[in-house]
Parts: sequence; structure tokens; C-alpha cells
Amino acid sequence: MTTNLSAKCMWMRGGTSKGGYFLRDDLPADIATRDAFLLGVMGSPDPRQIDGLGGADPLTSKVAVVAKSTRPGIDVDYLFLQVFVDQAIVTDAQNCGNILAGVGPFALERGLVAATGDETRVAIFMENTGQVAVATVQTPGGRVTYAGDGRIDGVPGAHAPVPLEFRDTAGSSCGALLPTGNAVDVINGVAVTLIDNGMPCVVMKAADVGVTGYEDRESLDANSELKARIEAIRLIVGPMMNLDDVTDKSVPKMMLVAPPKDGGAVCVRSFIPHRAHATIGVLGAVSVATACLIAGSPAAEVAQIPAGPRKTLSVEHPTGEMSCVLECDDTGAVVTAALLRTARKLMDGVVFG
Ligand code: NQM
Repeated sequence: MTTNLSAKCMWMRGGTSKGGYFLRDDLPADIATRDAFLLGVMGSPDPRQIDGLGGADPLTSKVAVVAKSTRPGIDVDYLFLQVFVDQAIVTDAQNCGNILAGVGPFALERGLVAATGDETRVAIFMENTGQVAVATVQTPGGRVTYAGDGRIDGVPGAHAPVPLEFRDTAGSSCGALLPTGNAVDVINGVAVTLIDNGMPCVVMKAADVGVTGYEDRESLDANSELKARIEAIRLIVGPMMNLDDVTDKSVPKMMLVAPPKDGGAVCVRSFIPHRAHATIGVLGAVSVATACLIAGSPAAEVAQIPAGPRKTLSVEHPTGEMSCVLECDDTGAVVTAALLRTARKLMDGVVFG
């Protein structure tokens, strides 16, 4: 399918995801026209995305729409769009912390933000959730560099580090950290925590849905009985999490937790929501790590939590780990979260949709 439209676009890897980065003004203003164009760009709907640039995976079928911000203290506004692979759906119902990692470098490259020295802090308003993140971009000599010694699991090699800081992410889409007010709800006989600390997530013990939590992505994706079981839970909890009918939404994410086995805080296998994640989402990891701190929750039962108000929780995933640095207040509530990501410019040009 083609719209015969084209737009200036930078293709970037952000964290462990990949997609198209656009200036808002370079995209059609009409939402239906924009979405038809983006479906054409990615080659959706088609499980192989053969007629587009999407990588036949939800993690590589993503879009960032970026504009200079008029908000006080904010440099740029970032809207994340998930382009479904095998359905004609483009949704802004979720945020994405991995694609966020490319937003600072992209904003500098497009001249929306001026470099301030060897490092440039970019304040980003995340339109999907109405919250702010600060990315620190390496800008030696006033130019963005992607070369460096930052390493993240799930991406080969080393790249310039892009630390991300989040503040006040609780209730980003669900209105409250625990939208039902409960640490535990029991759905279809499974104890779950319904939580949103930047990403709506349903956190349950892997053992309670018949797996170990140590499986690889391929065997989880092949387990249709497990997928049907967790999708049934997802459809029930959507309205309970103030997300309405989630049939056609990519939230909430389904998080299966198990005791850590590589010295971390917790081991997670996530479904986003219909495919297993190759690693774990950034805000998904923040939400699971936060669930680990909630007394009586399924995650707390399996997690190993470091002491002190500033905790580094290593979240183990199928291809390594993601370290979340959580700052807690006197009540134990998480007030800030920080993570390391990297990003890389892959292509800059004109894309056809
Ligand atoms: O949770 C995938 C990703 C994500 C989301 C998804 C993400 C986040 O890894 O902040 O990064 O959960 O759909 O790109």
C-alpha cells in the first residue's frame, strides 16, 4: 500500500529499538493521512513488512515525532508512535524509553537544540504521557558523536552513552502508580500487580503461568498456550487500569518475573504485549523495578532488593540486564529513575510511504 507521500526522516537505533525520527512539521498534519503514510513507510500490515522499512518486529517498527517545545524549561516535545507490524494500527497509547534515547541526538542534529559543550542536556516533554525526561548527549566540540564506550545488553559493541533521567513517572497512563489501589489483584487465579511507573504493566510470577521466567524469546513466542493465558488476563485488566478496551492497544505490557539468577535484582520476561521482548523496555523495566519495592507484591516475593534510598536494581532479561537507578523518598516511593542507553544514526534522507 502506498500513499505516494514522502518526508525527510532520520533512521536511528534508540536503545534496543529502531525506527524513523521525523520533525513534526515534516509529517502530514492530518492524523489519518500521517498514519496511512507511516504504515506505508514501515510496510504494515504484513508480518514480513516486505514493502517497507520496518524490521518485521514491533521493536523495529517505531516512530518518533519531534518538535521544538514552547514549554518553559523544555527543549523538545516527543511523540512516540507504535506502528503495528501485522495490523493497520498506529497508536500513541504508549510511550517508549528506548526510542527516547535517540531524541536528544536527533534534536541536536536537526538544530532544534544547540550544543552547550562536550555534553548537552536535552529536556524532553514526552507527549504520550505528559511527563519529562532529561537525556545527556555527548557533544565534543559542539557536535553529536555516536562513538564511545557505553555498552548496553542487546546491542553489540560500544557507543556514546546517553543517560536518561525520569522524574514523576507514576501513573503516566493509568492515573496512579497502582490504578486499582492494590498491591495485588487476582485475575483468573493469578496474583498480579497492576502498575504504571512510566509504562502500564501487569507483573506476575512466571511460575504462576506455567513457565520458569528463564526461557529465551523464541520459546516464549512459540508458547501459544501461555500467550492465550496472559492475553485473557490483559483484556480483563485493561479497564481496571483505566486503559479501557485494550484489544487494539500495545499496553499494558505483560511482565513475568522470577528470582534473579545472575546476581541481579529480578529476572523478567516481557510480552509487548503479543510478542516476547528481546530485552526489556526502558519504562517497562522502571515499572517492574518499582513493583519489586512494593511489599506483598508477586515481584517483591522473588526480588533481591539492595538497601538504602538510592538503589540500583539490575533487571535481568533474555539477553543480559538493564540497571535502573531508583531514588526513593522517606516513604519508600520512587521519585526518580535513571538508566543508561546508547543510540546511533543509521540513515538520513527522504522516506516514501
Ligand atoms: O518501556 C517496547 C522498547 C519498548 C518500550 C515495548 C520501551 C519502554 O523496548 O520504555 O522502551 O514495550 O513496546 O522499545
